[in-house]
Amino acid sequence: MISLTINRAAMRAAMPARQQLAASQAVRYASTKSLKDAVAEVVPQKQEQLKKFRSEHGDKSLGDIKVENLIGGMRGLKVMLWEGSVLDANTGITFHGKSIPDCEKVLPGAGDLGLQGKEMLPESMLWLLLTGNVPSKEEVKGLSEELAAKGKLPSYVEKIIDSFPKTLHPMTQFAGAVGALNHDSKFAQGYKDGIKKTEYWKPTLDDSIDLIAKLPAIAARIYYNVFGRGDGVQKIDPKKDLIGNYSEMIGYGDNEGMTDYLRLYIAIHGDHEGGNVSAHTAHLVGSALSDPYLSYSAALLGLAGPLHGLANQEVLGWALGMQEKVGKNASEEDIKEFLWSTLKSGRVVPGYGHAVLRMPDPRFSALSRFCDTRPELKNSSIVQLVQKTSKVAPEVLKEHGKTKNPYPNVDAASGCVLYEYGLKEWSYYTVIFGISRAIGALPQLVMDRALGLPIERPKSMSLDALEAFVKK
Ligand code: FAM
Repeated sequence: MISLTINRAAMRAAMPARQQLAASQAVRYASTKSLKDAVAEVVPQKQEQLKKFRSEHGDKSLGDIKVENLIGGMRGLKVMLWEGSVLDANTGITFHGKSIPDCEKVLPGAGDLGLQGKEMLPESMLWLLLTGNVPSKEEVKGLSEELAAKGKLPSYVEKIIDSFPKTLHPMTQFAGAVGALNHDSKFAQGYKDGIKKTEYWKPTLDDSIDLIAKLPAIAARIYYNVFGRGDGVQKIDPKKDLIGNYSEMIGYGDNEGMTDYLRLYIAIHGDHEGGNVSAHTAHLVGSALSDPYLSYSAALLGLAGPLHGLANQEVLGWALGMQEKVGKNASEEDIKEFLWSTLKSGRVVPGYGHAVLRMPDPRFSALSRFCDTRPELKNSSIVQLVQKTSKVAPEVLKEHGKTKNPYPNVDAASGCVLYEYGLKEWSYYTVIFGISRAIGALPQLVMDRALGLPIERPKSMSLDALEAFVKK
């Protein structure tokens, strides 16, 4: 930082006036803070905010707990602190108050960093989620460089991944490799060495950045081993962004559309407040002071469930099944019939419904917008079928009368685009979701440590104990 300032001052002295003006503006607007410095600025403010809030409002009620809440998966209970995002049932997700369209406007994207493509970068979203602030493009560039420098896997992890049977689900492989990285955890070492509780967040942040940097290489290695695609070599170009490198490693480096789609997908899947299974798992496991690798490994195993992240693999299989049955130019009537056959067979329609949302998922809308702007996707029969289904399904689901939210969720659209770009191995799709969820779950883990949140330990009750309690 210091040498940069001196160099700029020296350069300015030797510049003509117009150039000096441009340079002074660049200096004024360009911040080159590291992410760690930016988090260090936020932590004391958050600690103070929590302290004040707790002392002023610690005894306020946030609502009643009904027996129905206990039996019904704790829906709607306000029982977690989660800083990165808030999900409103009727307006959707906001990240530190910013909707997806807001983020698309203000977060530095590929073009801002001189890369091919237009979409916002997951690095920008990570910065926003961790600090609550929009980063400058220089800050994002610095973060991309840091991630590239830390992206290579230790050879023992490569060996672990290579030893997995090809028939083991990619998500199980992913969680296994992520858990194994705890071998080198700075948090686990620091804890062993007796660092102070107030310092916990620092090695938690180091581990989190290290893990986010390595996720693409793990995911690419799994892709190569299981499906023989990509080249299996960890070619990480320090000039590329996190997803530019990932795309290269899985064999799509020359495909601008796919690379840009992956950026958007990974940026908007990052955080969806704290109560969803993967985010909540990372927080719960982390509350036992398990390090970020262990906590996120557990989160990935939750993401691998068909009602959560695995839904994107399910949607594609289901949509292709529909296409086989109804043909490429299916009418609305054909689609309705197929939807009814799914429902009548007692299955859920994958990609529809949500535990919190009561509207079409804004993430679905963002992915649909992407499809509309890419000529290569506009004519895709599977993309068209998925989009047509999103218009017909809500009416069918309303008539069916069970789901509280008959609208598409993010998974309704995500897989068909990957498929159209040639990534046809659906059992891999949730791995891409898994790269993304880390940029939401790990920042909260840093905040959990910064705020000194305790081990999570809700009260459970047996049915007999509940019956006795309500009769009292
Ligand atoms: N198709 C058919 N029935 C559905 C349905 C769907 N898409 N979504 C919900 N229902 C049923 C649900 O099974 C339940 O039936 P029972 O009373 O017989 O158990 C009833 O409607 C009420 O459920 P709900 O309160 O509306 O939803 P939940 O909060 O219990 O569950 C989901 C939410 C997401 C698990 C559920 O909507 C679902 O299974 N959707 C399909 C799978 C899916 O797309 N998951 C991905 C969710 C995504 F956002 C993510 O996490 N990645």
